Amino acid sequence: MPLRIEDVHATEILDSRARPTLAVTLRTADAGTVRAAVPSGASTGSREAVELRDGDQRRYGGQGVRRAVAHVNGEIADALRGRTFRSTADLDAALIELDGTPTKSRLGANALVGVSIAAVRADAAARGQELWQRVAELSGAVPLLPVPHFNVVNGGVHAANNLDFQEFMLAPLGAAGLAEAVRAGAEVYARLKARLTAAGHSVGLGDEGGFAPAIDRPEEVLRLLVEAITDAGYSPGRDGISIALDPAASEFWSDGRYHVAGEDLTSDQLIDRYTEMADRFPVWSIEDGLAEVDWEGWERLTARLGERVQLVGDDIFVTNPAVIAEAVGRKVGNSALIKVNQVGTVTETLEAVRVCREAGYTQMVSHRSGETEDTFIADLVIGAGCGQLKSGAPARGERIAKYNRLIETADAHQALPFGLTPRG
Ligand code: 2PG
Ligand code: MG
Repeated sequence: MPLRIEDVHATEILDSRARPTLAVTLRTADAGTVRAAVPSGASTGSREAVELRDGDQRRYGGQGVRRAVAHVNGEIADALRGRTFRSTADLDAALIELDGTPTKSRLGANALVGVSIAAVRADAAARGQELWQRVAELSGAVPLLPVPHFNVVNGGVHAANNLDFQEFMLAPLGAAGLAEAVRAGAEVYARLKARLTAAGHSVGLGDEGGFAPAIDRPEEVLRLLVEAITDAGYSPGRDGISIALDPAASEFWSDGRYHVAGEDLTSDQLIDRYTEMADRFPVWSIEDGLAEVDWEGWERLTARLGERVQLVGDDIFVTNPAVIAEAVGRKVGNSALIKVNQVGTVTETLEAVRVCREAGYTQMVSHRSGETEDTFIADLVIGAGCGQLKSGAPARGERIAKYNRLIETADAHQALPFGLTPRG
């Protein structure tokens, strides 16, 4: 079924951090008007597709997106209006060609990704399908409800505390189903709040809805998480609730050293530290354990821990199919984080997923620290069959919207399998 575009329009709206982002509405002949809103990161990889910001200090401290909005309402609308595309892939190809740069820096990846997401939504609506069903067809994957990864303690550039590691996530790998997994996350979140309060810590929240206590040692947070898991009546580990980390190490790497909790560590010392953490705590996954520039360190990290820990590339892979292919060749990591706005179109995102699938790399779909109420990633993760979603804490509307979309889909489609793989 072709995509007959009638009009496209963008508006500058706010994200969850009160920074401007884009909402895009797309009108097609067969689906009426659909909408998409664009997420935005804070700890970004240097090779990400370019998010266009105005830089005009008189508005939003230079963070405005009026130029990206103008590109949608001008050049992009002119190029799409009245045109018929055979597929959303063709539409994405037209956007890429129109931009004409390798990093989407001319029109802005934030402009392109809003249009791209809206197009898939229109395509699904025109066919009378759920969004995830259309994504499944586009990706050739078996649809799967993912294991949610709840970021319950925030540090790094997502919080004002002195914790260098950015994310500490609960991964209910042992849950019987999606709703039970969400319940586990919410129950442990509540117990963690009680523990933090009892210990005299602040329970203020970071950007992704996790607590942001004044703790600097990652091991101290891991200990608290294990206690909270136990308090809530779950077993720490693969049969119950495991822990996933996103240290976001590019952010605390400088001058060839990793600066963690007052120590200056070499790559190998930090790898030793991760090994100890994996020995002492139920850490099943580590994302961006080393910096995006430290490929040699990543090779050693993968050789050391790759058999027992999921090693996810985020800043280092930037959802870029070519970079992931290079990583596969060099045995760097064994998993990729998947963020649509890192690469700029849905088609390229699904290509990144395909490269992972063929190489045996797992995939975790991800929100950004700056989010909106748009729930596209929930449908993306189901349809692309990735098996893992991180969308922050089980708190704050923009995070919860994605988890609720999963819950409602699970309820409406009881035959959908749940887990890291279709076999659970
Ligand atoms: C990450 C993301 C999302 P940001 O590092 O994985 O949690 O953060 O959106 O700030 O890049
Ligand atoms: Mg990350």
